[in-house]
Amino acid sequence: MRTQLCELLEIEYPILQGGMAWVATAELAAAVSNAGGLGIIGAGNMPPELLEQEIQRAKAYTNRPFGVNVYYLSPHVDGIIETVIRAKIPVIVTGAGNPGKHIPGLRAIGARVIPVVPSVALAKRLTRLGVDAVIAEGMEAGGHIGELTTMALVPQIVDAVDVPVIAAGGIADGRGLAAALALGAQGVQIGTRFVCARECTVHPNFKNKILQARDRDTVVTGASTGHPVRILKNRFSREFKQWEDSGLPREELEALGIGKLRMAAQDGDVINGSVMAGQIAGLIQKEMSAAEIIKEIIIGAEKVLSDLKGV
Ligand code: TUI
Repeated sequence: MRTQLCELLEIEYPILQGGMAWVATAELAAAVSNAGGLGIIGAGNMPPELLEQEIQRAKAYTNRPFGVNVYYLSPHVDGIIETVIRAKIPVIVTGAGNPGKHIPGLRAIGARVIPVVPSVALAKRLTRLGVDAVIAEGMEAGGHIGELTTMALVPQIVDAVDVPVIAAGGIADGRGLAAALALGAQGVQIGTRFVCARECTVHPNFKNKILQARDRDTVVTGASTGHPVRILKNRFSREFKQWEDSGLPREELEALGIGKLRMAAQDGDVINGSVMAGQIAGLIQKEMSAAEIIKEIIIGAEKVLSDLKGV
């Protein structure tokens, strides 16, 4: 199951792990890279010094390449970019904004720059600025999302750009990987399933909330603020919806969201915190090691693709 993306990123399997803030720590990233995928540390809102420590810890756990996800709504973006350049991180995934101004500096050290793009227009604009691949992430994904579904977004971006496309949003098993390849993607980025990896250091309550989720258990909050975020339904999601419906100003709504992901992911308060997860959460049944997850996905996709040959 090798695609050109594997050569570009020097990985065995075309599977990237989502760089989830507060969730994708050195342990998870190293485990995914050791298993032949691309592990990614989620920088989120970390100050640069903390990311530096996380990178050093990951380097202690793996000799394989791993990436860093840079969150463009963070107040520390410029310092984070300086840190990944100094550490010579080979793959930089960007999310929640336009990384245009940092592309030349990252490419100068030979890093592969891979933005998450929610639209064809942004994919085209960033491709012209020299990105190496794009991640087409549909609104089935957890966390901060765009408007289009993976099914509609991926083939439109595949037709619009001449760099490899990675599909994300709603993918958690071999069927999802095979479907992404059928849409023209060269690989997948998987978040929610890796939250439930044994090596993931997120609070056990957060994992269990995903393992117990059913198909209709996610909801999108924050659309009225311009930053829609998909989370699992709980007391926080219900309260946030009420605050939104009551017409609370955007700044107040945003203030009420601050610290809630950390509350769930680190402190384990999955009642009052924000449990970000994708719509595929209902498919995920048990905690497994990163290596078991990747093996199951690859074997599953190979079976789908070989069964289809008979159609
Ligand atoms: O970034 C994500 N997902 C995330 S980030 C995150 S951290 C967070 N913490 C607390 C509250 C809210 C978020 C949780 N989940 N996915 C990648 C992604 N990027 N999805 C959508 C986009 C995106 C949106 C607009 C990328 C570019 C963009 O460009 C706008 C522009 O500037 O043109």
